[in-house]
Amino acid sequence: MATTLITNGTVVSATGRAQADVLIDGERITAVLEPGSVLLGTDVAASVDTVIDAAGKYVIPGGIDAHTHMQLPFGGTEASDTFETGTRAAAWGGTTSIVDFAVQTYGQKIQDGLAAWHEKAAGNCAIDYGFHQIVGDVNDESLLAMRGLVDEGISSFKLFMAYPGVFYSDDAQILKAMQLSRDTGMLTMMHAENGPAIDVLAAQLVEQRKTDPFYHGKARAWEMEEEATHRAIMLAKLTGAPLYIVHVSAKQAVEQVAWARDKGQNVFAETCPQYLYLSLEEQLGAVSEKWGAFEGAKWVCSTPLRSREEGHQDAMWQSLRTNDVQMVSTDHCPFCMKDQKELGLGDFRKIPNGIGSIEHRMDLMYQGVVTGEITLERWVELTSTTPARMFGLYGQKGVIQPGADADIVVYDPNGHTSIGVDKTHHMNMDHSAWEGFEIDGHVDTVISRGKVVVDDNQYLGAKGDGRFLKRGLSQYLI
Ligand code: DUC
Ligand code: ZN
Ligand code: ZN
Ligand code: ZN
Repeated sequence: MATTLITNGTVVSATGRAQADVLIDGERITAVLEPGSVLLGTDVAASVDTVIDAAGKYVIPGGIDAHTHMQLPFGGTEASDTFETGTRAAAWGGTTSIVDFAVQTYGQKIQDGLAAWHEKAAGNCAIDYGFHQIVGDVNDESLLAMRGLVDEGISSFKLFMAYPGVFYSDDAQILKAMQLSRDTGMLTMMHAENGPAIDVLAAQLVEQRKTDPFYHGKARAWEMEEEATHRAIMLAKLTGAPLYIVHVSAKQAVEQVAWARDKGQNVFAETCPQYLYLSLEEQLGAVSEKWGAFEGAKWVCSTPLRSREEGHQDAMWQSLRTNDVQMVSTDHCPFCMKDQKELGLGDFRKIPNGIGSIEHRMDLMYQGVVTGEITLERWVELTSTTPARMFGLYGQKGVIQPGADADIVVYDPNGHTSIGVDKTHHMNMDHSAWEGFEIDGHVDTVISRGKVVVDDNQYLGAKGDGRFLKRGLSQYLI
């Protein structure tokens, strides 16, 4: 098998940084060495096939995006990135593993939903991939089937307190699923928004002819997120289930998570780049020649963008420093404007919810290092190490150490990345939610299980490079 040496770089982990060389043999890391210790002329040096000079650059474990929705049927259409295009875009951006959501729809058997997801992904991915299971129909049969998921490498499931008639679970269903979570050690992931109340508010806005995309965020008020987050926390407390709140955007929801954690409850949360950088005010102000106020549809996602005046974005950055929020995923759920988002012209309720960010998460979060919001080590922790620990991949993924998969990114802090559809853009979308963002940093080289898949602004990987990841239980169980 080919050997690769990454030399002269600064290896960054969740706990520190050091000048070190990294030796890769085949798919694995075999050694982390003193700089220059694989001296030219030695036996080892003679057998190194590829040398990557990382002088002045950071050498970090490949990103793990634990929240993606490739090819998700949703809102009368389907998320526009396939497993092929979405994982390739991920690789471009320094993400070397994803955990996508397999879906059980209402009335469907869990096994059938999962099998369909395997079929979509198998042989198509550029990088390694695992699955969580969305349980859209909690009933006796589903609960029985869920008990078999851990053996299949699926150690987490997601429930929705939102979207009545689509994925929604009521409190009785949530309680039963959480009891199973406690019994099996599967992590309960929760979309925490009060869907039935939101649907009433949304209908009332439309009756008042408030139909523009901006009203999506008005209907999905932060009170709806705070209330559902609290309810999920109390149900988890009662049952003893480990709980992970997905895509937290409201500062009041973070306060609920912090309150529960301070009392010792095993509650975790993720946020997404859109809740750190984008705001409801900017969505309101987004008016284009082509789309008018419907331009704002590009940023319709759930939970929604929040008001900057109300301080949500600052609170989210702070939560990353205090560890009240432990990791950053994208909730990558891309839709084009043409034929997809435009389904909601005249009625914001019909805009398919979702933003595409998988390609930009590592860069956007590195920008937080540049602006002093987080440390370099925290960047690695939020984007790779904690996702690996949270979702049963640690050791194989999320760390640069002997024995780990050689998933490595060489990141250039002196490089530059301009984001936009005509610039850096490999996602299957006709627009970018991040158009015009300028990043002081650049993903130079991406190695996925020992294979260089991105180098020098070239894609060198292939469809089918990625394998299914059988995940273990979360390391955060108590
Ligand atoms: N939120 C989104 O924005 N898209 C998909 C599902 C979700 O919960
Ligand atoms: Zn969700
Ligand atoms: Zn999601
Ligand atoms: Zn560069």
